[in-house]
Amino acid sequence: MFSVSIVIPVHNEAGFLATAWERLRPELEGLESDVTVYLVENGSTDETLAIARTLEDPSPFVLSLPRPDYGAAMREGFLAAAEADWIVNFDIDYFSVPFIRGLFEVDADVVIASKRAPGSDDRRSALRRAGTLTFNLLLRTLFGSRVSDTHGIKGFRGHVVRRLVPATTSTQDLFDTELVLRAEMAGYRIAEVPIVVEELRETRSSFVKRVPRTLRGLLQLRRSFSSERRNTRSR
Ligand SMILES: Nc1nc2c(ncn2[C@@H]2O[C@H](COP(=O)(O)OP(=O)(O)OP(=O)(O)O)[C@@H](O)[C@H]2O)c(=O)[nH]1
Ligand SMILES: [Mg+2]
Repeated sequence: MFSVSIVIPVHNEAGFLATAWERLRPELEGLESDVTVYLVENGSTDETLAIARTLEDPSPFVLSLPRPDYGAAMREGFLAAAEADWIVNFDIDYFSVPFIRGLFEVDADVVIASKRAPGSDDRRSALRRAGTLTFNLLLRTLFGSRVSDTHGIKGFRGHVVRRLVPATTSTQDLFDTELVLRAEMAGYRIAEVPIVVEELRETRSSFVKRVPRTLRGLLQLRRSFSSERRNTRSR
């Protein structure tokens, strides 16, 4: 039997967490795997943490960090979950338990539920779909990436997480993109599978704040990768 750890970052989800848990929990019961859920909260100004600690059947591990940062929460969760055979990343409003079942049938080290894969049905707004496409074109141009999506539902074999996550330090939304790019650079086998993309509630992110922050982050990441390559060559 495979062990699977699911990492879900949560921030200011007091109004939604219990409802979402009641949707996710019974679906997990149907999995023939040893499943552990990690809810990683940081910087919430509402009752998210207290509510997370009341959840049960199964009781999730609840981690908490001081400052709001999706990337820092993901990193903490992945490090805590790293001993499992597979580590999967869900959002609290966007998850797929059938994706976990599919993991065991794919011969790969990293499996991405790509919103842009053939057969995917992305039901988000046209603006968000355009954002995903533009972001992916940037990754192809700046990093020579060949994957079609990096942000969303994904699964990594435990050995990939144990090797790559300690060096993955991007904050905010770029953490998972950096992890996928590092997996590509390290030559791991990456498979993409189709997904129906339907969030359980409207987006809460501000596009206007996100775009410049993401662009700055990508340029910084490119510089970091170049300097890592230079350091490796000069050793
Ligand atoms: N720990 C933590 N979790 C966060 C933070 N910001 C967002 N999240 C969580 O990340 C997940 C996605 O957040 P959403 O607010 O739904 O993001 P979105 O507007 O749909 O944008 P996408 O990331 O493109 O899906 C949810 O589970 C949130 O609770 C944060 O600062 N810290
Ligand atoms: Mg969302």
